[in-house]
Amino acid sequence: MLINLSCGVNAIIFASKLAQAAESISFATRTILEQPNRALENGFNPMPKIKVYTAGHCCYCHMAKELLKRKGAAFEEIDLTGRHDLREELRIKSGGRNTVPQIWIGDTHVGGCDDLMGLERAGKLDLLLAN
Ligand SMILES: N[C@@H](CCC(=O)N[C@@H](CS)C(=O)NCC(=O)O)C(=O)O
Repeated sequence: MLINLSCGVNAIIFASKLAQAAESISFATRTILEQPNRALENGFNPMPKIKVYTAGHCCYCHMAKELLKRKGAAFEEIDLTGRHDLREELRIKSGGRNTVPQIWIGDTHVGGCDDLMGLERAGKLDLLLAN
């Protein structure tokens, strides 16, 4: 009885992992089918280009990058350590923000780590990554 119960639980866990994997594969396939130009432009990466401005020893940068990695989103990281020229450029580009990270998904300026996490909590990040 105990063995049967444990087998049943394992089967449920396995089925749920299988469903998750199927969902992420179908998401990628759908995006490639719906946006063939984007897929070609990005070297078959169906997501928009993502830029993350960071600096060394920045825990917010680390958290933001981890979330993007969990989403399977490739991004370009621009490390501003010691780059006062780029910092100033970023400040202007971001409308006066002077903290890192600053994140762009495609043409959309998401903002910092809090903003990225806010999008995720609101269920809007996947949509932005797919556009
Ligand atoms: N609320 C911001 C906080 C970001 C933040 O405070 N970043 C620190 C580094 S961890 C920063 O840029 N401090 C100013 C500086 O390094 O010049 C976010 O979520 O991105």
